[in-house]
Amino acid sequence: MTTHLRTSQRLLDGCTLFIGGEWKNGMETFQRFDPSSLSQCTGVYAMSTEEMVADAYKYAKTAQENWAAFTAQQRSEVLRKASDILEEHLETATRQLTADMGKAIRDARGEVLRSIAILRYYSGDALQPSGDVYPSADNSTFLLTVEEPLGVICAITPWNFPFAIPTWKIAPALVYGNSVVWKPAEAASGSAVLLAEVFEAAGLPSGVLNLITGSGSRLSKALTGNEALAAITFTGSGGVGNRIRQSVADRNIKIQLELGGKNPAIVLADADLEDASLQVLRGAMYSTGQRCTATSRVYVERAVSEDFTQKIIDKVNALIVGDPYIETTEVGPLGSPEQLKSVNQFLALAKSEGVTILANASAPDSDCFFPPMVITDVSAKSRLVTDEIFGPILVLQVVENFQEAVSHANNTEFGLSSSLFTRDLTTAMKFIKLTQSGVVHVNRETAGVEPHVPFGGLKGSSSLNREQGTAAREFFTTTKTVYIRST
Ligand code: UN1
Repeated sequence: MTTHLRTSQRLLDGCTLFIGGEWKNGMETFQRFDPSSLSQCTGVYAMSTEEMVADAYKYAKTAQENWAAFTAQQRSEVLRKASDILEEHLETATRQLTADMGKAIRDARGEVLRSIAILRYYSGDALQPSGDVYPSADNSTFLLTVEEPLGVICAITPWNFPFAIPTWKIAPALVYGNSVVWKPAEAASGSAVLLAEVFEAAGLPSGVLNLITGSGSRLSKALTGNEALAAITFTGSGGVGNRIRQSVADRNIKIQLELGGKNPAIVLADADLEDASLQVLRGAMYSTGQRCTATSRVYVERAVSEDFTQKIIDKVNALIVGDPYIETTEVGPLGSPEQLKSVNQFLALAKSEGVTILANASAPDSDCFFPPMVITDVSAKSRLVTDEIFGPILVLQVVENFQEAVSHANNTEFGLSSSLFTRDLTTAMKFIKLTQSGVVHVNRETAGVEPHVPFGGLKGSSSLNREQGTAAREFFTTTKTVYIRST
């Protein structure tokens, strides 16, 4: 049986608010354009008001009490159905994702498949043991913990993973009995409408998931100040993350913030250079460098620096950059004109600092396209080395040895992901201890995360708690400790 989704019609009508189980228009609208072809309007969206956000919280609060009373099996079943419906619409979802933010179609498809896997993981996890049983000092007392939902969760999600990140926040929030008010980035709103429709079609009761399209800065007070709010999960920039932290600082609210990265890769003299250059290329350039886990600095040991540099130059120059709807395209455009402007500012800075451009892929000189590049001769103090660029610019630096590489790698306010390329196990073990990042890779690119394990950063890259895997259950539930004594 095919499930009918009305996403394309909603995006023509601007009927993109999903509040209390009903699709609604707004008084105002905004439009989005395809970053690979800016003359193409990809959707008209309702611009939510603060009152609409308040409405969403009201419905979410009432619906949550009802939803928490469902059995875990029933909640699990809704997620399983959602995964099947999303699979049925895999190609539509993939094209919507690419239309929203330009991700090359094969990566976009991979991302939707990842969302399906995430839904299935949490559908299964709903039936895993919940709470623990402990020995009591009193033999007639049965001592245990039970997990309970938190209440209404606010999920604020970015544009660079329009399906995967919302799914890994919303699916666990829902399956452990919470309701959700979801505000996606404007540039990911089309995918958000489709995903909300998938949950609706899967039988999620009205008001359990509410979708708010619109401007984050206009709605921030309404989103973070509502008294029904129990927890916020956010992925995005450090600046916005810190404002969220401050806005709820005097309230007893759980927060989970996934912020930026400036992820280093270290290539040692004993590494498999062919493989290392391929991994670094993928980590730095795929998804047009727009992943907070992207590789943005590579430190290469002097003994192999010429070889490695030549390999990465050849690979970057051979990248297929262009129309993201073509299957063989490896790198699509940047996500939006604003994103292009921001990355162009880094390029202007590179030019003004007189850095050396080692490699420069050919890319269309139009719309939001930007040529992936490798630069070197950059001062360690340059913003090109310290700031998150969020685009396909890789900074390469030659180092004398492992110690020097690690000290450069750790010299950053961020701490999300890091990679080491070596064949030496002892050095790899040392790196795992020394590197200051929440995700550590050995002989793998810095980007890419699996759905069933905890994910998050150290230092300025996160609120230090984790998402996904067992960490998701921990975040989206609270614990009651129960002493039962028989008399
Ligand atoms: C990945 O590397 O596949 O916004 C996921 C981001 C990260 C997720 C990265 N929070 O890029």
